[in-house]
Amino acid sequence: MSRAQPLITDAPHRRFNPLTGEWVLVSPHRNKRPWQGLQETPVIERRPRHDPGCFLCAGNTRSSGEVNPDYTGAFVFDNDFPALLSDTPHGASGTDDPLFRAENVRGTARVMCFSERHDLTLPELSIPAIRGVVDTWAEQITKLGQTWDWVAVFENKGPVMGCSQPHPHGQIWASDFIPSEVATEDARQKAYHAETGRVLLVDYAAEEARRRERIVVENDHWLALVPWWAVWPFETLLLPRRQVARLRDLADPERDGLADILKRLTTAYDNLFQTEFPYTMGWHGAPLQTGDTRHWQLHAHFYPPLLRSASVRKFMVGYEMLAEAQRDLTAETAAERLRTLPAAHYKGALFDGERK
Ligand code: H2U
Ligand code: ZN
Repeated sequence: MSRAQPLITDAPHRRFNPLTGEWVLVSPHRNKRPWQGLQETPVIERRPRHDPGCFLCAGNTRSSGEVNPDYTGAFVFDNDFPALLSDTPHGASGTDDPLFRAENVRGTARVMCFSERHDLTLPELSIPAIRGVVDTWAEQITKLGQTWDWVAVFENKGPVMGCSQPHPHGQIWASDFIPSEVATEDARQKAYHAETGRVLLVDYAAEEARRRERIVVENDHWLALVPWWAVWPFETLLLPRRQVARLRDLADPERDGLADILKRLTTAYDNLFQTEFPYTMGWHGAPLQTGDTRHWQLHAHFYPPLLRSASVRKFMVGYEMLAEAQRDLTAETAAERLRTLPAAHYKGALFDGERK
């Protein structure tokens, strides 16, 4: 097949992800097959502003017996069940056998409540409150980055994504190693920079800003788009317009812009199926103990599982587990659906302003 031919995007094709080096099979023609799934009416879950039974609410006792302070805004505490420990002995489980490699690792884990409000998820917070979340993310990366090589800042949202607490929160895991996903992105951005002298995701964002068909929301400082190589149906990539190596390097107006675009993007997600849209999101920036950040562009990935409704999700099974990722809905169609939704959050009308 000649690669010079224009791509027929309604025929089966593969797309390449330059950040990971992986391909995704796209089968747009399958969208025409009949669908006899559920048509659901939105379920509105009303949570109280403060829940006495919540481990994360202000003033409550956590499962460890620790008592949360009467916080307002973002609040960070050490995870009572951390996946990484800061005092693991080094070298204890080392083995020379290349088929049985292992290494001891150290790290720490924290939980970050986004707000004292038990009932408000990210899109429902005010822009100043979201700005507080952005500043806390940046502050945590700065503090933990003094000790650790990598700080993972992420949110698992919704029970379908394994989120164990209804109180809006994210997690922070710091480690003395660079995890695999980040190491791959680091290597691929480095190779692109060595080859072209330019930054992969800065070039990519400029081209997407010109083409426009995959943009979901944008402002002066940020672009949110369904990437060309998206795997999840409504996956998005959030990118600054200028080169920024790390979240902590964002200037004041860029942080305000980030709060604005986070609210708009997550509102679009919620409005799509009139549900608190589940996802895993997280930040990728330059690793922290390195001086050479020239090849890096900060970005956030949003990986939502939903496909057709609040309860019909995509499964990564069969061909995906055994061959490669596959999707039916094109990135362009997904972007258009998200882009054309009303700007106001669907709950605003349903609650008729009573939730202030
Ligand atoms: P997830 O919802 O993404 O599972 O994150 C919640 C985290 O909160 C989880 O890692 C921690 C869990 O260990 N947690 C505490 O540290 N203390 C508690 O009292 C409840 C949950
Ligand atoms: Zn709570």
